[in-house]
Amino acid sequence: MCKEADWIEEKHPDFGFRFRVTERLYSTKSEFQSVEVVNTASHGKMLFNDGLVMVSERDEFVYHDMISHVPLFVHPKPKKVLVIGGGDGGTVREVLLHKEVEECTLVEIDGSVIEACKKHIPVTSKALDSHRAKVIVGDGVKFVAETAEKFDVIIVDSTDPIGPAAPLFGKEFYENVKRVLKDDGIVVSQGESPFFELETQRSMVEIVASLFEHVHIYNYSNITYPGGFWSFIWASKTLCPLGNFDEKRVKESGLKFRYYNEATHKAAFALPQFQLERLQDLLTDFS
Ligand code: AG3
Repeated sequence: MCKEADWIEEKHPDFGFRFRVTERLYSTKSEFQSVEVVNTASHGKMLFNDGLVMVSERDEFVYHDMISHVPLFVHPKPKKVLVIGGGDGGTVREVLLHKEVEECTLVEIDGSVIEACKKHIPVTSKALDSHRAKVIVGDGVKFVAETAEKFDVIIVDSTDPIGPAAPLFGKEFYENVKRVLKDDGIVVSQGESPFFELETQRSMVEIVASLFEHVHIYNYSNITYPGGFWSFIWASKTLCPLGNFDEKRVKESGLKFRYYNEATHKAAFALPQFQLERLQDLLTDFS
């Protein structure tokens, strides 16, 4: 008799996305959420928070490239970067590839996410051991409300707007993000799915449009988040993601990526019509 296969599924009310598990590596219920790491037949090791896919070894490079390099190649001198969430370390890894970055502070609310990834997903978490990474286990909402530091780039690498991440989608949080961002700073945030969460996108864009002069949304494709097509929100007081993108900096950096390049940077801002129609009135013209 062959053993029945073990599957893990990201479940939504009317659909799901499942992966065949070859090994269950870590499972805990923290103060905030359930945290699981499994090995899968198709996607390598995967991290799930509250049953939602956060990271897969197979495609994490796409998300981490696009959340990091788009703002870091536009900001003229990103020295101090703040990452909120992202305890897996993938965003910090990409941020630290930029030599100008002197310090990358990570504020992750759930220490067990860091622990799970340090034990089982070194491909993302090893960056957290860098001397340029400052890891804080704490609430990002509280951090931006209280810190006296100022940052060049802030990256909100959150889960979905449920559970511990919900306040990261609110106005008060962005008022504080604006306060701790330098004048030529950029904030980029995990922006959910245009297919399934267009109203969440509209509410996020509405909030940032009430606070920042330059507001944009950009997309990329992955193979693990529901629908595969996913967005990031861009906000800045002074910087346009295309107008201020000096693309020769990418070659000059000597860095090579698996998803990001000059063309994917620019193309990401070309929105499909259904998304444009719902958000256009709130978005800034490219300048
Ligand atoms: N951040 C999670 C993005 C949202 C995923 N949503 C979902 N699977 N329903 C991932 C953190 C990577 N550093």
